[in-house]
Amino acid sequence: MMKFFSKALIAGAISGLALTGTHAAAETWDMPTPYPDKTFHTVNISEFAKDVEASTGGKLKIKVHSAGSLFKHPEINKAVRSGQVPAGEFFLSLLNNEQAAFGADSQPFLATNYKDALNLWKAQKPVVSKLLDKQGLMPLFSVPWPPQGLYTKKEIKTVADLKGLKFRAYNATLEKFANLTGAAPTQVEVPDIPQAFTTGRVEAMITSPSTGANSKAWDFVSHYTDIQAWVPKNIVVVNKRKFRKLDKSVQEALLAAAARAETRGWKMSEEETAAKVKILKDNGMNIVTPSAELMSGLKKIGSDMLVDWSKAAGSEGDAILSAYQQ
Ligand code: PCA
Repeated sequence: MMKFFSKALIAGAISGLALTGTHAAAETWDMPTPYPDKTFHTVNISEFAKDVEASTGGKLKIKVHSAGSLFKHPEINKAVRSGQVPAGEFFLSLLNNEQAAFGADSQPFLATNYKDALNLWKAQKPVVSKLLDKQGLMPLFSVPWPPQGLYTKKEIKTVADLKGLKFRAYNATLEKFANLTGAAPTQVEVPDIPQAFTTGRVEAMITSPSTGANSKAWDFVSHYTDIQAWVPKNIVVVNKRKFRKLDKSVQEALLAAAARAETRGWKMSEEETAAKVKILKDNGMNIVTPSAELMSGLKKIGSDMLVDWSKAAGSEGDAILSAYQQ
């Protein structure tokens, strides 16, 4: 009897080891992302996936599911939290509704260029990491979009010109901003932008030159006003339990590839800005420098929103703003 048990135990232990061995030898992670393949964020993530495969000697492969094909954008955070997928990308400030601290980078006119955006990320990262930790998540890297500009069918000289426009929004903060200008916002994900314009569901938007050019904005609007309103970020996160299950060497390689992806992504984003404004221009759009009156009207709305945001973000908001303002 004793003999039988020990044999069975040993056999079990061996097959267990063999299974773990096979598992660790080649694991494939499904990774949902919200934006289409051509988007520089997605290009960067594909590079990251290749880098991870190469630097782990094939022990970890990441299969990217772009454009909301595996999970719709608003579901991605929850899918990684629950462990349905080990990793995913989403627009960081979508989580503003859960904790306002997540939304710092989408506050109008708080950080409007890459230098300020990087300082804001440095100020925001410890807070964001702590909040994600509570969700069982860990940030891998975060990359900004180019500064956000205004797309319309006519010239916009003052805030009053936005009144009543059906406005495409991508998060609650932009929805609030649009409402405060007198426009009428509707949420539309990037892959659905062209259809939303052609069917008349929306007639104006604020987004980057990247998203404008990739959506062929010249097919449905004529003016790009370079208001440089904020520099929002995407974030790539990993489920902590799944991360801990990886071999130490694989964990280290993954983090190193993530650090390279962050550096590469910020550079790609900066290069993208002028390149995509040029594409808008080459396709016949009017590239407009905003009037002082428009800017002061928009900035007034931004500073009112920042007061509300600080209240909502409480001590975490204070921590971010004081670190940022140093
Ligand atoms: N593009 C994304 C987010 C910000 C941006 O520039 C979008 O329009 O939804």
